[in-house]
Amino acid sequence: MSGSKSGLPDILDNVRRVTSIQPEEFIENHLLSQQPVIITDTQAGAEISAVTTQEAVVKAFGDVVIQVQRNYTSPLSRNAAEARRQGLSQKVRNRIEEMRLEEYLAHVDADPQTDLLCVEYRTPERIHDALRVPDVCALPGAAEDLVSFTFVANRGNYAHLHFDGDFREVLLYQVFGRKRVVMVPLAAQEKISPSMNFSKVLLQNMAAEEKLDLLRYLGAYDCVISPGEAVYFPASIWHYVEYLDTGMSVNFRFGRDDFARKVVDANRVPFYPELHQLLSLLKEVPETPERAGLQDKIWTEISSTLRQEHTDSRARHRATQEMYRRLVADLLAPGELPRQVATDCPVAEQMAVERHDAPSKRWREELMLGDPL
Ligand SMILES: O=C(O)CCC(=O)C(=O)O
Ligand SMILES: [Fe+2]
Repeated sequence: MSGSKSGLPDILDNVRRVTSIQPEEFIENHLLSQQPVIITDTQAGAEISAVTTQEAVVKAFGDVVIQVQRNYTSPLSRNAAEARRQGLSQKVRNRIEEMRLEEYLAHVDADPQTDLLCVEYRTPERIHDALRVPDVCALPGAAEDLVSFTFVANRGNYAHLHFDGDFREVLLYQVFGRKRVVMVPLAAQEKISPSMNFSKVLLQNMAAEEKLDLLRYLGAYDCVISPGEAVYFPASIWHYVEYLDTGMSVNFRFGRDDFARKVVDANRVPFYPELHQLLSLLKEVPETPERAGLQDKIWTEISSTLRQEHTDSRARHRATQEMYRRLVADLLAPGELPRQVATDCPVAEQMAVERHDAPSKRWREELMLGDPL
């Protein structure tokens, strides 16, 4: 059975909700233990706290320009199996257009099924000025600035199950409309068949009950956020989002510490699941000399492998992937080496090679990544 009396889908509803939270408690109970939380009052007193409907957004920000593109995971839809076999990495080739926010929302009203959406767009100044950066977003060890992105899409649209390559902690604030947010811990990533930072599991095509069963099996977090609420995504956690209404969100991507920044940015292509698993396991090691020793070992290995010459991007990809697998297995999760995606997932390899070879590095600037080694 799908749908409950409130018109919302049945969900696991297993994310803690708090009105506000002190940074120390947030770090202790959520950040270090990588537990999501919903904070309902991060914008008290800020202009945006009164802008919680489509009408109010059009009035306040209607003439702000946003960039829209087709949902770049559309090739994964039921009707596009052929495109899907050609690979997942549509983002690199997507055509991007500019539109005023009010124009986009009028387009959605005229064509409710549109595939166009605004995703990971640097938050325009006018909107940023209406926001208050929540206290929890300023981490004591941050070695860089916070970044903010804006997302706008129509009811029925979605964000395919993925993780973000920058290893930043994220707080996603819901401006208007409701969103279902699902998160899958990195510990379960072998079960969702990663293809670099995209899962090959199509949650968006599943029936409600089937989806719930899978989420239980994965130990996923599953919640709905409403206007005015913000949800914390631990760095690199896998996430999937459903637009239950047409809506808009703004995220705050915290500055990383020196080590995470150095390691992620060193990669020409930072979307290796095992790289993120490594950093997330490391987060759980207390700040001791043992951790400093681990970090030195990791950096020595990474900087030497990433500096090596390779005959082509495929060889570079394989060597990089192999190195991250070994580091996870040797240093942090002794035991079985994860499956070789290179041999069972040509799509992952294709995605990585395409990223390596893409002449445009604009995506690095958009993600605010520094220069690779
Ligand atoms: O809300 C969305 O559409 C996706 C959010 C997301 O992927 C992110 O904040 O990284
Ligand atoms: Fe994301």
